[in-house]
Amino acid sequence: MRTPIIAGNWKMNKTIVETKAFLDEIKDFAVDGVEAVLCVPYTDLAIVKENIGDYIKIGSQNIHWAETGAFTGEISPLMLKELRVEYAIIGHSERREMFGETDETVNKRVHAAFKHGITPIVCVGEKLEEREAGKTKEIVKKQTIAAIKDLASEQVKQLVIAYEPIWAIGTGKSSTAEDANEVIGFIRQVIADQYDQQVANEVRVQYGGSVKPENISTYLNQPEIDGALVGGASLDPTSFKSLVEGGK
Ligand code: G2H
Repeated sequence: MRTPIIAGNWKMNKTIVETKAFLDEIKDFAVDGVEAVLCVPYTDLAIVKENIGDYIKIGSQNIHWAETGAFTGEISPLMLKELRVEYAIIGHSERREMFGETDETVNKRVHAAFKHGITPIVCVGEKLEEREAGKTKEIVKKQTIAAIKDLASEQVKQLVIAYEPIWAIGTGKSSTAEDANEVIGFIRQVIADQYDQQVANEVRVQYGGSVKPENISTYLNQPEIDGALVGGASLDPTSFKSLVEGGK
């Protein structure tokens, strides 16, 4: 059985002071049988490490493939490890669309994360025009195959994939749970074709895109959906706690 995983993606939100206030509200919070992750800005990682218990895992929103070097503005896996980071979002559509992330750089980051014991949360998803042109499966297949290129089966089993249709991100429009379930089942089939069914059965695949406390259970009730990657609704502590409870 796959353990549900609810991850908050704070994107470029919250100063250290705001983060401390959030953490004060979630002290001692834990839900049995659900894994919870907070993917916060780099500047908040240290304060989260100092002020969070063992239950909630810490995530970054990116990771570079090199350990050190002339990569202005990037973050090294070694730096993240010191901050007790266990997850890294890789290939979010905002990075693909605005910061030149490609399928090739996603794959390099995925390999670097595994090398350093950090679990990748790889984002895949189609644009509105691609969906309207009937290309959803073609796009997510290409992105998935590229992201997992040259990984060992044992690594693929640990992977988390977030299916985030780009037209549903921060727009208030969400994919129907049935549609998301179908695409996520397809992603699992792609992995089964590349590796085998047993490997595919272990990969956790989240849905992301305008998930809220009010709609999370409709997604989590679907057989293929193992959790959610949540932006806007993860910024408020009460809402974050409801989202994690919705993972049950
Ligand atoms: C999609 C999601 C989190 P939101 O980007 O990755 O954000 O929940 O605000 O649509």
